[in-house]
Amino acid sequence: APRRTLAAAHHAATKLRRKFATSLHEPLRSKGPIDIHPEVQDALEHKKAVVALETTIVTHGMPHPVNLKTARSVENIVRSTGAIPATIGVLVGRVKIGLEPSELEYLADVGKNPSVVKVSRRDIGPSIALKRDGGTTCSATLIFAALAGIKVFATGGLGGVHRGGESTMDVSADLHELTRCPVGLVSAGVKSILDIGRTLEYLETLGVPVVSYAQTDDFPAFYSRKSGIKSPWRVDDPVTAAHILYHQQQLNMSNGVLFGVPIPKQYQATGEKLQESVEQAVREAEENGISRTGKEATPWLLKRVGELTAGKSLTSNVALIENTAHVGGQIAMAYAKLAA
Ligand code: PSU
Ligand code: MN
Repeated sequence: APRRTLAAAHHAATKLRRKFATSLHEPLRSKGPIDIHPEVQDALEHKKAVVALETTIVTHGMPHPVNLKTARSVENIVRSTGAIPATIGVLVGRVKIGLEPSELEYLADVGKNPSVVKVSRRDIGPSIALKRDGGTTCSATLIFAALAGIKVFATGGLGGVHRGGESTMDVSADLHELTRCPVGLVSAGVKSILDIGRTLEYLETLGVPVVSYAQTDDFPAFYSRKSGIKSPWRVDDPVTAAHILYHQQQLNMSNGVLFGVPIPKQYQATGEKLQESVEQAVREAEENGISRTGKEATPWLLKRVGELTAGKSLTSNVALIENTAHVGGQIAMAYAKLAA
């Protein structure tokens, strides 16, 4: 009898897995408004390592031409780890998973295309229906990565609870998305334009694991390796990081994991200096009422910090993204081995 039960359970689990896999790829099969780059498609079919990359950072996070240069370099860094990069964006109302070099150039040239949309979850349907171009935020990138079956996503900074968020209710949609997408998001933490303590509280409420990656217990604060707040968890190598994702997957859990990878040590001193400009930008945003203007708040603050630091913040920004891309590639490679 126990044998029969086991066989029945195994059968039920297999059926469930098939159903899950089918539903996951249904929109792709039924020719929805989504194109997976052949190289990415091939990697996914052969269960090779793939790392998703976002494009709001390209369209709204960095000035031209550094945005394009960084997007390319980040793709190359992912390749150097053995993984395949999948830069995700919206082009003329189609979701692209993996961009051709010319498509990346087009998205990056915001000067020629100033109406390019910052696409969060709420903007996906409308921007597709209206055939717009868009850079996907962490939230939209998580959605498309999960849809395609990509397990790791590398970026610079996640959105979070804005300062004063307890009254403005400006809480990034990125946080909720981590409850719905079984993807490991590798970032350098959240910028101190945000309320880092409340952001971590919120993630705790949502049940999203926050894991500091290597050399520190602190949750990193983007330009700085330290936020003064400890992450609930810490791992020091890609294999253990991949195990977290793998076991959540085995348990059919819907949520992802936030990995916080601190900016490389040589940028720490600069990071501490940049903090003053961050504080000034936040003060100005409050004075100008920017914090009440929805999706504009984050791009405005990023741009202002760039101006105030005469580009120093940009150098750090590039360095920390290149670093998360490297770690993301390593975690994706480790995950591919586990799932093989
Ligand atoms: N933080 C940065 N640079 C960025 C972003 C955040 O340091 O470019 C982008 C990311 O794409 C993130 C989005 O998902 O901003 C969050 O925007 P909002 O706070 O409006 O949710
Ligand atoms: Mn917001």
